Amino acid sequence: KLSTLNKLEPKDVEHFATILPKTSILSTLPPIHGSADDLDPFNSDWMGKYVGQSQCVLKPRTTEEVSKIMKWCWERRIPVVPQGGNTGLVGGSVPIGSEVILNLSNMNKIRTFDPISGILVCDAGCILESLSEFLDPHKHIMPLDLGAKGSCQIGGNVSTNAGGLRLLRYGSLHGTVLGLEVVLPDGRVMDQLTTLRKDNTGYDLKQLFIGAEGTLGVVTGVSILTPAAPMAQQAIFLALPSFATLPKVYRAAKRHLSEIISAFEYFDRQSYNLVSGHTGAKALEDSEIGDSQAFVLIETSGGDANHDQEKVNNLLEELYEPADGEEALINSGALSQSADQFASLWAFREGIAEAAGKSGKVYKYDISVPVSEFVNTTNRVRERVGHKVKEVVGYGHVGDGNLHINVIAETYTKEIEELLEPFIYEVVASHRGSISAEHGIGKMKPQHLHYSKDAVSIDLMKKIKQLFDERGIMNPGKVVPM
Ligand code: FAD
Ligand code: 2HG
Ligand code: ZN
Repeated sequence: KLSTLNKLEPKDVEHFATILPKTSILSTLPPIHGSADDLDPFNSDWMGKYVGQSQCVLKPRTTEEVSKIMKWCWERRIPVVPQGGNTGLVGGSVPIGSEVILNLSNMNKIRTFDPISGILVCDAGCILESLSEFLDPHKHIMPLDLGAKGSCQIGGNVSTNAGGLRLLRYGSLHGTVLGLEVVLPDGRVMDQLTTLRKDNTGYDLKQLFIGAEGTLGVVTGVSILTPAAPMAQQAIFLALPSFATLPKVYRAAKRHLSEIISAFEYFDRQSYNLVSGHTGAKALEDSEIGDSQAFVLIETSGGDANHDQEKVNNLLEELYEPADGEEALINSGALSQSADQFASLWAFREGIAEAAGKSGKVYKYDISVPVSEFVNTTNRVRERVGHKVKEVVGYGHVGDGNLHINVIAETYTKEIEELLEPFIYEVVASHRGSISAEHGIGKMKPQHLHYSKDAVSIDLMKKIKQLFDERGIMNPGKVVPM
């Protein structure tokens, strides 16, 4: 398929220079003559696992500029990779060859915010954390949060249908995104940037772009429903003797905390040691942790601190002394007593991916399996590759049934990859799980898609891709199997 596409030539870069100021173009081709080193950060992904050879990065500032670029690339059959913050974990945001990189970072304006409805409309290149900062004085929050918040962009979040740490409470972007503006592969602008909660006027086309990973068009504008900021929040960190008690802790937390529970995160002992070794931080004193094998971070978000505190106390009481007279479900626990403590408990959980990256080259598996299988699945991977790698850690979003397994190796090798794949995907399929709970398919998994999608679904996906992009210029080689 790639062979039907054209390679970039100086005349293309010359044309781009009529659309954008030269300061918005990085290229090794004339008339720009930049150095390849300048393009390196755009060609390599966050993990250093996928590296492309693009000779040109374009940073448009407006939807019109994106449209003109796409029109030209469509006519010339030049492949394009849309790129947000480049924090994706499946190789979707970097070229497989020498595609043009269309980087959205210069499209970073808030368009409108309505404090009554809480609906925010903004450019796709706005960084997630900047949006949270914008909303702060209005006493609203973004409905999603993730460890990459300081770099990832809302357009990238939409395009990967990012899940993250608040999904348990606010649901997925398929519910909170109300409208999108998208530049199609041929340069036409699809304006569905509505701010309506209800709109049953035929097929909901925007949903196709949520999670399309840049294979159907370039998201340039996003309309999103933002919740009111909670008046009171608390983080509760728990050390469990083993994973076996976790399902009971989760059920008790849902019962006692009911409407105020907003996150329930799990990580294993290996993850705890990794972060602690990397940052020096301790979520609890060593003596309190003992030989605990599983850890939980629960967040509450409510409207009344006293009322919420009472619920948390009742929960802790039951966890230490279960009503049925069983042994305690937890070894120890800590409650955040200040905004700083709240932030540092979260930083501990959010720091796992970074600590893994600092420790070696990481194979990442992001799967949906029943919560009861989290530890078995992680252990099966340990048994399979443990002797070949530095560490295998398991953690994830319990409320979403989403387990992350990070296999940390000295270096990426074919041997390790072949031990892991399709092994892990076969385990996932045996549970009718998902081979990608929240990170997407990207370049990493198109050939494994069949473990989670039947042949009819894959056939329809190919037809949808063909309908939007019959020339195959949008992020080729990603998501849809060839
Ligand atoms: P990029 O990485 O630049 O792109 C991702 C994909 O979207 C690519 O296929 C790209 O082509 C496409 N794309 C980007 N922008 C656009 C656009 N405007 N239009 C069309 N296509 C576009 N993910 C989760 O789901 N939950 C988490 O908790 C989570 N935590 C993370 C923590 C860390 C430390 C890191 C590094 C990553 C994490 N991720 C998580 C993965 C990643 O951050 C998210 O997938 C994020 O949403 C990607 O946004 P981005 O702007 O960096 O997109
Ligand atoms: C998280 O939940 C992210 O921390 C990253 O989704 C997971 O790096 C990973 O595997
Ligand atoms: Zn995650």
